[in-house]
Parts: sequence; C-alpha cells; structure tokens
Amino acid sequence: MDVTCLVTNPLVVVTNREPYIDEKIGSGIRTIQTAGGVVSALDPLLQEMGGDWIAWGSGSADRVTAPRGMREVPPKHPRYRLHRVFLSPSEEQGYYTHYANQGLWPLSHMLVERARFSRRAWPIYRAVNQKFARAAAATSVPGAWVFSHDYQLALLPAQLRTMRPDVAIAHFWHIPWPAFPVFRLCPQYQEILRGLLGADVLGFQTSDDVDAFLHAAHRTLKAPVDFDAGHIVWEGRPVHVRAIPISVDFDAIESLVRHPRIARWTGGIRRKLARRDRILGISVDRADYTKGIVPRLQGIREFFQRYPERRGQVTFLQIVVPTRSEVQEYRNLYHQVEEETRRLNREFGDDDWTPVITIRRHIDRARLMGLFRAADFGLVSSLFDGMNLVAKEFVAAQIEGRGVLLLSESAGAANELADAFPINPLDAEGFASTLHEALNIPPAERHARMERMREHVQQHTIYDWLQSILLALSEVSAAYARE
Ligand code: GDG
Repeated sequence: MDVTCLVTNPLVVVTNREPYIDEKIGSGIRTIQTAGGVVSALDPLLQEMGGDWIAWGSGSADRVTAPRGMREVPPKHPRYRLHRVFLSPSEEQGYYTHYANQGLWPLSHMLVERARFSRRAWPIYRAVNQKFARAAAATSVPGAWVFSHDYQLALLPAQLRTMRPDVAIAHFWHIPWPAFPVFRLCPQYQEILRGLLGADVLGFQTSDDVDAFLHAAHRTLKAPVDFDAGHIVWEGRPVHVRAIPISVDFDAIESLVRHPRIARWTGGIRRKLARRDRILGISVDRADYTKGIVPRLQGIREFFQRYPERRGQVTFLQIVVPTRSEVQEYRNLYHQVEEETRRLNREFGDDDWTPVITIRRHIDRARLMGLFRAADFGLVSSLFDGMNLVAKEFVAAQIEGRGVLLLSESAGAANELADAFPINPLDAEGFASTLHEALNIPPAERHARMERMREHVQQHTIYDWLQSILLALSEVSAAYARE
C-alpha cells in the first residue's frame, strides 16, 4: 500500500529508540538498523518523502557520526535527517531505566508490585522529555506533522504544544493503558495525562485501552468526554482518541519466507522433524516478565505430565532475546527461565530428545520468519501485551497453513486473531489441555483457521495502521487551516 500521497505536510517522527545506531567495532564503526514495527513502517516512508526523525542517540559511536547531533540516513544513500538527543548517564538512568522502565512499563502492564516511582527520577524524566520536545520544535517547519511514540515520551505532546501551537501532533501508545485504580498508583498520573492530552490524535492498540484512557481523563481532569466518538475537549481543543491496532508488513514477511535460501533452510528443518516424527513449537520474546515466559514453561511441563504420549514427539524452541539488562529484574528473569528449562528437560528429556531448547540471542529476521513457517505451533503467553507483533508475524509466515497459534487472551492481538486458541497464561492446566486440543484438530480445520487469520493480517497491515494515523493528522491539519 502506498501511503506517500497522504503525507501533505513535512513529517517529524519522535521515538525513544533510533532507526540507525552507530556502534564502535574495534577501530571502526558499524551502523545497525534497528528492527521493529515502527521502524519498518516509518523508515521507508521517510526515505521516500524526506523528513526528520528525532531519537535518543544511544550508540557508542553516535556522537562520532553526528558530532552536532544530526546525521543523514541511511548512511549509504541519505534520504532523511536523524537528530540525536544525547543523554548523560544520570539522564539515562532517571528517564529510561527508572521512570520509564521501572515505573511506567510495569504499571501500564498492571504488574503493580514491580512498579517503582522514585521522586528523583521524575524531574529527570520531565527534563528529558523537554529535551526531545525542544528538538522537535526546532526541527518542525510551520504546520509540520509530529508523530511521537510511547510511554518514554508521555509528556512531549504538551511540552511541544506550548512551544509550537501550529504543529499537528499524533502520539501512539504501544503498550496497554491500565485500569484507573492501577494508573492512579503513578504518583504523577495527572501530569502524565496532561502531557498526552497535548496531542491532537492519541492512538492506542485496542478499544479497551481507549476506554480506560477516556475514563482516566474524565475522572481525573473532569474533561468533557464523548465516549462513543472517542473525543475529549481539553484546553479548548479537541483530542481524538482512537484504537489504531499496529500490525506487520504481511507482503514483506511472505516474500522473506518464500525466498529460495529461506525456503531451502525451512525445508531442511521439516525433513529433519519428519525423520524423527517430531513436531515443532516456537515462541520468540524479549526476555521481559510481561511476556509470561516462566508461566509458559510451567504450562509445557503440565502438558508433558498430563499427556505422556506426547513425550518424545514435541520439541519446543524458545528464543529469548536479552533486553534492558541494566534492570536487575530482567537479569533475574533470564536465570529463572534457564532454571525452569533445565528442570523440565531433566524431568522429561532423554539422550535422544530435548523437550525445550532455549536460544538466548538475536536471530536474523529472515531465519526467524523461516522458523515461523516451519513450526507446527506458535505460542504467545503474555500476561499483558499492547499488541504482540510476534503473533501476527507467525500468521503471516505460515504460508502452508500447517500451524496453530496459541495466544494469550491478554495480548491486544487476541482481539483480532479470533482463530487462535485462547490461553490464560496463569492457568497451567488449561494451557496444557488447550495445547493438546490444538495439536489434535484435523489438518483441514487447522488450515482453515490459519487461512482466516492470514486473510485478516493481510488486510490489516502496518501500512493500514500508518494510513489511519496520517489520515487523522490530515483531518487535524485541515481543521487548523480553517481556524
Ligand atoms: C511493544 C509492545 C507491541 C524478537 N526477537 C527477535 C526479533 N524480535 C522481534 C519480533 C517482533 C518484535 O521483535 C517484538 O515485538 P512485540 O510486539 O512482540 O513486543 P515488544 O517489543 O514488547 O513491543 C507490543 C509493540 O510494541 C508494537 O506496538 O506489539 O505489545 O510491548 O517484531 O519479531 N527479531 C529478530 N530476531 C530476534 O531474535 N530479527
């Protein structure tokens, strides 16, 4: 889908994570393009249209390649400007590690006992948001469209609006929005709400998130809210609050898995499995406690206990990518996963069969999609998850329609993928029997379910998401122009 025709005003993207990171490697520098839905949708758009992207310059060589904070990207064929916001170690700690990752992240996922809000981190979070806002204000030409992202930058919309009332601002919140009694536990919850309400368009993953946000705004700020229209009047301006579910690039995934190199590799995996009469399950997550990795292993253990005939038949591959290792809880989690895996393998495995294989590193995207294509089942067991792109990627990669998807009902993706087998990550027995049921359905039904989900993802791609945001921005701009 070509969305370029929708971009009528210069576009400024603001994210915490940058699309290109420069790292020192020996005596040289290597540029890494970061992966993920936002980059995969917005990088091609900016490459086509030009524009500006503001992000934290977190790479070890980022200051070298952008001594004044700006670098044109992609490095080989520059098409747009990347503006790096540099942070001191204490800013990084206060803004990123403490306030965003130890406070807002767990609270938004309703894991209240993990959330910590320190009084010291708050002013740093605010000041760093202000730094990003200043960079956006300096970069935006009159009437520009600013598209900012997520829980790291919750204050930016209001800060930017004060500096630049002429720009149209859309902000997308990628993670769940918690129920009001949970949200209220954030000591600065009113400021967070006011910060976000500086946007003209606020995007959330699901209608539940939208409802929870509208409710919070109504309760806290007594702002007039039209719940049906998703509309708040704040400081005399309308704020449009919408569910705009993010997705994946369906065609790009299909062509990755159809590529001869990947198809050969995938074929090799299938042949090996067939020789041993085995089936393959897969899951892929950042090593994050919200993804329910330990409960998932407990469910698998229960499965082998209850259905001994499945022992020796099912191999479960989990890719657990290290993340946020500066936070102690994340380091602990990895040890728990390893411990649980060892225990399970000792209990059920033998010389010929390892029930669970854990890979702890980043895998090349094409191979990852190839593994999704080859698998007999995919498992997503998040405790809470804004969307979960892995679920949609699994579906897009399943071109033979051989696999089944087990999907936590608490992931945003569950609202759309109705043909997945729903699981409750905390119910190990239920998980075991659902997995058993899913593996026993006739191939024709499996195929039909997967086809229906594939059709849905094909019709609701990352470009549809982007289109909705751009259309909303153009409506806002038109309204500004009429004023
Ligand atoms: C947040 C929200 C929301 C993972 N391991 C490898 C790898 N990945 C890729 C996956 C997928 C992405 O990382 C993970 O996306 P998720 O959506 O599953 O999760 P979060 O990182 O928590 O993202 C989430 C998302 O924002 C977007 O709005 O869906 O709810 O929490 O694309 O494939 N990619 C490669 N190798 C790996 O080893 N190449």
